[in-house]
Amino acid sequence: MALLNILRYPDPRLHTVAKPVEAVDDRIRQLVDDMLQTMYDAEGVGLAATQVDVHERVIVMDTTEQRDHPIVLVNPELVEKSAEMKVSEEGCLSVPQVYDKVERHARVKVRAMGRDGEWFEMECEGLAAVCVQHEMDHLMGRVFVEYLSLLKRDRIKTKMLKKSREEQRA
Ligand code: GNR
Ligand code: NI
Repeated sequence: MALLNILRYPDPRLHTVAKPVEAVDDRIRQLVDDMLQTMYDAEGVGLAATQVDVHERVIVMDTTEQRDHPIVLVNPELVEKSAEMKVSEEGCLSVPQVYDKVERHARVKVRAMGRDGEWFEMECEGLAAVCVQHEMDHLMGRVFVEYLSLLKRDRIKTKMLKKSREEQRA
């Protein structure tokens, strides 16, 4: 297992559209294991392969308090979305220390392959529903700040660039 580097907004690579995984083989299982380790280390509830500069449709998540229920989604598709929408506060490991409100479907049903390559379906609500939609956006090259106003996004970009310059100097 290995800790992977998480790309930071506004890195243009975060806007790459991920390709479907052709087969859940040893390479994908290694990626999944490294992503899980990276997500737990960063204390995130989810991580998309896009964030670690791998542009294939792979997501890991764990929305449990105990951090003991890893979920792997390979080639995920939303098969149902509730008409009901819900606004909640989101954050992102690629946009550290920025939190803002985003409107998403309140409930979704996702179909994906697990680490074993078997297809399964999962109904999500609450944080899990938010997380699945947030991660599937990453696979499409979309970061949650793109739902915010241009003004907010520009401020976030400036703040992130300033922060990475400061980190480089340190
Ligand atoms: O750790 C994370 N927390 C979070 C909180 C509210 C809504 C979405 C998220 S996902 C985020 C991890 C991450 O950046 N995944 O892409
Ligand atoms: Ni994110």
